[in-house]
Amino acid sequence: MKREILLSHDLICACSAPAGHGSRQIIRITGENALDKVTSFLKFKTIFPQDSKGLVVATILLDEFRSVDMDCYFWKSPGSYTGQDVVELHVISNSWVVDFVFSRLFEQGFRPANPGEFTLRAFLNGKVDIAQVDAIHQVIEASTPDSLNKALGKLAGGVFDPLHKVKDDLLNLLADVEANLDFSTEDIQIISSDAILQKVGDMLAQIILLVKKLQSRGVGDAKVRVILIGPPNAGKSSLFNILVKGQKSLVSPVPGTTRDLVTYNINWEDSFFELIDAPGIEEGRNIIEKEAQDLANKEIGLSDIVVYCADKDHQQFLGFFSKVDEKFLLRVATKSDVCQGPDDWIHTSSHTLQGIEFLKKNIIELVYQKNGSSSSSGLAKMHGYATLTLDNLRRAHHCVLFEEPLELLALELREAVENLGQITGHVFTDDLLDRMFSRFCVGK
Ligand SMILES: Nc1nc2c(ncn2[C@@H]2O[C@H](COP(=O)(O)OP(=O)(O)OP(=O)(O)O)[C@@H](O)[C@H]2O)c(=O)[nH]1
Ligand SMILES: [Mg+2]
Repeated sequence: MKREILLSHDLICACSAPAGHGSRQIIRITGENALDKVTSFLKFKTIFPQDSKGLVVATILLDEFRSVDMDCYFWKSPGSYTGQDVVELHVISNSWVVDFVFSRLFEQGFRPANPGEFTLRAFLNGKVDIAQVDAIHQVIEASTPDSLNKALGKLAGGVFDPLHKVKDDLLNLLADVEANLDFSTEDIQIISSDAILQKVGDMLAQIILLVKKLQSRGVGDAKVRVILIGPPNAGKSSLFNILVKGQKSLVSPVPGTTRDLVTYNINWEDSFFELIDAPGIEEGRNIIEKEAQDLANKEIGLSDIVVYCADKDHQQFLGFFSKVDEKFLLRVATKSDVCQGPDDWIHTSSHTLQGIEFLKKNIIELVYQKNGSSSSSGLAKMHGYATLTLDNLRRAHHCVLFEEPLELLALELREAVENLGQITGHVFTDDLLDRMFSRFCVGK
């Protein structure tokens, strides 16, 4: 059964120490204005400091004659673990007293917290990132001094800091590359190609590690494959280039220009997919063309969404797709600036850009359908952005190695900063979080 986690600011409470015969129980509380709610049923024996955090001694009346003292630690929003008011009531570990405190809390609108819900709130309020959440779990679970030390080290930045460091390094490198660009006419070099190569290589290694780490946690490459296919010269590569916003695939008036598959990872509206430009379909005339055809056929079988492009004889190769699910087949009549296509097809022109946005919308809708939701899950998103960052860094590496224009390098680095920023500073909210946080105990 799916456990429900409320992502709102409602009031939650839980025992933070295991129940038993210890001398003290800790009741942990958080939520919007949680402190006000708690103070409404406690009497304070010491003065409430005006600080954002502190300790006061409080008393709760059990009945007309009896009362119990407790220590009340508080952290006001936003300077707390969860980002909301947090209060810890340290009370004698007597089940009747503890139940009594809970009953007063429930009267005030508190509800019992789900496992990991405190940490979930910390995460959602930007207090910890996914890497830290994992480290917190390991700290809680650590059973030996060694594993505890390791987990604490990780929490202190073993995983999270390197990513921030990569982002910092990226920004510094970008600044140097842009300075090189600014001074290029004066022949002044702020950073050498060797140094750039070294730095990009180091960053690549870090991001590869992150991707591997995610994969080892079962966050696979769930991206949807979208293939552009159709007769030769139909304008597939031109369309591909428009969709990936760049000249990535070779375009020419000669049929049979594309011989290999050209792929590009894309993120549109938080949906990740791989766009593939394939060679044109025709009977193989020589061995190389035959191989290209075989490759394309294999790729069609492996693809989730087929975008069939034709500029004339529109129905000619449609029978080719006996194995394609009609639901995931988009028919595109290309070159609409000069060609007439069937009315019920999507009409596009890579020259006038007519129909491009409409095609994108249709692709996104099918990607959503394939994924079964309107956006990727939190960890899949992290994986998606890590993959995009990796692509940027690989292309940056290629730019330096093959002495491509500095502007191209700067472009890739800029995109890498943006994509990485989605991991280090982004809030992920979906039900995969639920799975992740349910590994925690209640009260953590
Ligand atoms: N008028 C017009 N010409 C286009 C359009 N799209 C592509 N072309 C031209 O059509 C020719 C073939 O374009 P490509 O994008 O290489 O076609 P392709 O389907 O990838 O071709 P192959 O890789 O050989 O199968 C080129 O000369 C393009 O300039 C368009 O929307 N309008
Ligand atoms: Mg092509």
